[in-house]
Amino acid sequence: MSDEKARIGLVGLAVMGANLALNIAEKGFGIAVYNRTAARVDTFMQQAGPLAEAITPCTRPEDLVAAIQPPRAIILMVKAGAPVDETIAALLPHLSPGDMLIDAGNADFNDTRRRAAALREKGFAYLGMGVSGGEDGARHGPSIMVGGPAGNYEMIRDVVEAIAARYRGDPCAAHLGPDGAGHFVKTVHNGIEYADMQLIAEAYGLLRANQTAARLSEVFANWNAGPLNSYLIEITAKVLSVTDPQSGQPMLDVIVDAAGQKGTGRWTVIEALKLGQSPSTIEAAVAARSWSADRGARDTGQGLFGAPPAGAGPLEADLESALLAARIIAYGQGFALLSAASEQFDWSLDLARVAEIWRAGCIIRSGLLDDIATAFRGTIPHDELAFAPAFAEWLQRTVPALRRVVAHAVQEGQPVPAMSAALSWFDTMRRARGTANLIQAQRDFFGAHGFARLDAPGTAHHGDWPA
Ligand code: NBP
Repeated sequence: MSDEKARIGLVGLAVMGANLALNIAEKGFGIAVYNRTAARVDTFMQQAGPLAEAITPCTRPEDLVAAIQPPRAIILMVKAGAPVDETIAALLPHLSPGDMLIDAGNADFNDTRRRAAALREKGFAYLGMGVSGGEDGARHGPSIMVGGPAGNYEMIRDVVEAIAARYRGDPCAAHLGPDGAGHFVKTVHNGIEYADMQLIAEAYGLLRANQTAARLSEVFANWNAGPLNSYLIEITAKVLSVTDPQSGQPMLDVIVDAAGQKGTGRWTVIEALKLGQSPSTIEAAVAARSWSADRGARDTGQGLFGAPPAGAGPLEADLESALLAARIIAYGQGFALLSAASEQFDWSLDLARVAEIWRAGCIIRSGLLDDIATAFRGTIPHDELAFAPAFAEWLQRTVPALRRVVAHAVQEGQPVPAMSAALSWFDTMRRARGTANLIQAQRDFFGAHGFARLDAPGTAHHGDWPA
């Protein structure tokens, strides 16, 4: 334990907070820590080993505040929602003007904007800091997305960059904009994560009938050596290789097929809809998790209609290309959402920098992100990732395989909600004249809503509809 005042403080010593605190201590910064339940502080100090030298354990909020050099920076790593407000309320009476609180949990960015405004009025700064990479990332280098006053970020930048993951030496951490910008980007990161995981699960679903788990592990490992190279494909190969010690079955075969979700995927979709966006691959992934959780209904459905018999799966090479096409579209939809939010909230988000800080440390890290960063550093027609020359070329090559895979799945009765959402988005965006002329006519028919004509200016034309 250090006698000097700590450089930074941290509240919340569950999985993420404990690992982040050890990461900070290991990088040579003195840190004071506090947790609502004091027993966790003791356990943490025992785990800290030699790093305990740089850590000041505290069992009361006032002791934590007193242990930090002013102006103070205190990271909150508690459960998102009401616990954050309760932690702020517990710290507030002990803070001095100029101190800053940094919420590093998975907050709803609307809460971050609210908290930032309330604390600003009281003379305190509030930063929303998205942290991705799970337990291992927190301990050894996460990707860090910061929102809040730029001047305050400068005061903690050395700490944040020291603990972040690095991609070829570049820290995967950045100040992205004011108030909720960091938490919004983290939310969309998680939305893309949902889509990518669902796409991978759909590929697994199409292959598993005719392959052993061990063979499937090889397929994913091979894909990981190609353009699909990514953390999620890598861990899928590893997951498939594990045998359950109790049953001797592949581990995957004994896991209940009902997916959990904590809310960030759903928030991505809710915020997208508010912004007039539709990231359909993410929407499909959230829906698929919800459907998966309804096991009783699926049992009844199988009893009523029967599960389709397992047929031959699609070609592995087709599936690899299909996954790549759908992944490009999913990322593109996520970035389009970031762009819309940036405009709405006046954040001036640097999309290339977002892609750069996702290249290492976070769950969606993949080979693709370097190419995405390069694309956003150039000019992209309509800011649509799929239209960037490099990605347009990839899609030209891979969409035919996506089409074959989706057609095969539909024919076989295999659900591929995220892949088919990606394909439908592509087919919509490649067609200059769509079908909404009929929708406009219907709206005018029953509600006199008016429509625009191709051959005349104005938007309030009406049809001479029969009664
Ligand atoms: P949890 O989300 O499980 O939260 C546990 C922590 O919150 C404990 O320190 C607990 O203190 C504290 N806490 C609670 Br619960 N209610 C509190 C209250 N009313 N006042 C003060 N403290 C309270 O921990 P986690 O999994 O480490 O995640 C922390 C944050 O990081 C969350 O926002 C999470 O969404 C985010 N995140 C997690 C991951 C991950 O992989 N787990 C990844 C990225 C981001 P106690 O010990 O007294 O109960």
